[in-house]
Amino acid sequence: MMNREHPREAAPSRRSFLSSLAAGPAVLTGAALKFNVLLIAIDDLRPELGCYGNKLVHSPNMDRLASRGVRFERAYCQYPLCNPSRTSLLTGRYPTTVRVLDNNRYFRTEFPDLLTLPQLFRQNGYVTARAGKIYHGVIDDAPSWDEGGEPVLRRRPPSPEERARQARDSDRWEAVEGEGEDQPDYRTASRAIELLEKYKDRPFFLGVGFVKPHSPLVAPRKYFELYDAARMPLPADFAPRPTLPPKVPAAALQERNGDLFIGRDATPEAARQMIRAYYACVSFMDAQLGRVLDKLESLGLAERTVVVLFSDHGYHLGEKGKWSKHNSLYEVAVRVPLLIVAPGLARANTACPRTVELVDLYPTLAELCGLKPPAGLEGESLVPLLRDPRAAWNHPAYTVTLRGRIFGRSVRTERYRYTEWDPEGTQVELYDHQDDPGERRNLAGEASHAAVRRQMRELLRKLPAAPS
Ligand SMILES: [Ca+2]
Repeated sequence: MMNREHPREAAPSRRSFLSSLAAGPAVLTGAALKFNVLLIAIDDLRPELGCYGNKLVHSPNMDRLASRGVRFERAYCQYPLCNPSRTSLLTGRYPTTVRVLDNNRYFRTEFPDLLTLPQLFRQNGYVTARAGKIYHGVIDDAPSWDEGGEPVLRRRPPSPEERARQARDSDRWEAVEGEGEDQPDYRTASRAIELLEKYKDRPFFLGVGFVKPHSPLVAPRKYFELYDAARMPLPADFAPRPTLPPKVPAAALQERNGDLFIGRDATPEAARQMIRAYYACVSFMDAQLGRVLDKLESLGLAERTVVVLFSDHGYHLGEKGKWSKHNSLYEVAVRVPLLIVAPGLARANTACPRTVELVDLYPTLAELCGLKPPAGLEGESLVPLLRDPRAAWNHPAYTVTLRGRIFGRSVRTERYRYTEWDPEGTQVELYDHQDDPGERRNLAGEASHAAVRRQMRELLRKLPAAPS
């Protein structure tokens, strides 16, 4: 396997962030020097941005961030859904360990004493604050924050009539007038700017969570006008409805269209409109991020603030006929953008090809800021990769999903993706990303790949077991 080419370093260098700075030109003085953290969470964003090589998408502010730090080319979520993914990141445990596998469960119900990532900073003298969506929806975690964000809108669930109307509704996107001042992401950026001004003189951990491009795809018209629907590319395996590739277990794909085309077929024309709306939302969200980054710079905080930007999972934009992320373990649903700016440490404008996980962010941020992490974290600090993005690395990326009684588990190395849909390992997918980045040829049944399949199955067994 590819990762064999990069055996783990015998004695990885673990100099602290501050000691590495001491020799560099970016030395900051002061006995109480601490680096701030700006953690930017994005909702349902695929890594299709200018800085990730997508020439169509207008994302100048995420590109600006990428130019200051390390862009991870193979970063993966641990679950393709908001709450399990975010809970895993914020607790530093796999979803199977923290036993959060849906959008309803709150981790403290079962593990009341877990120390979350923001809570670790709070215990170490940082002020911790949140704007927008960091945890999921109505689930927030009071012990994590000194100060919450704007009030979370507690929407009631849709009635059966509303659900029926949504299913018929062809308008899962909308272009609104103006700058979008009444949209959640605009308000989140405004709130983040307030919090930066308020806490600029203290060490802070600020979480800023944007909710676009999560559906419904609403953005100001000027962002739609950046894109021509007719020029939006459809994926090579586009289909009007979820369509299993050949020789793939049925569990790999839900039968019903969801989210952007709920229960109905997507025509190529409607699909192009929807992709345009998704990109418009990316650009709108990017503009809001820009307001926050401008404030960080104008306050003189950029050189002493670690910035991490990630999305909680990916998204299908028509690949395999699917328009959501639910229960998908395909690359498009689980690969995420991940940018890390660590002034004085992370190399500017570099790409890291190693397989990394969102669960790695907890130990990474703890090490960058010189905090002792709690026992039990399951990720790996990415600091060695910030110093040298091509450093040796021997950690694959895991993602799981639970639908009813079907528990899917997937492991990704730099070359292969391997997924099992049953404990016996008979319903299996294996893809070689070297020549099949779209995951269209399942090699699990090929005699030529029997050895790779066995090796990948061994790697998958290292993932903590499924919840009983
Ligand atoms: Ca999400």
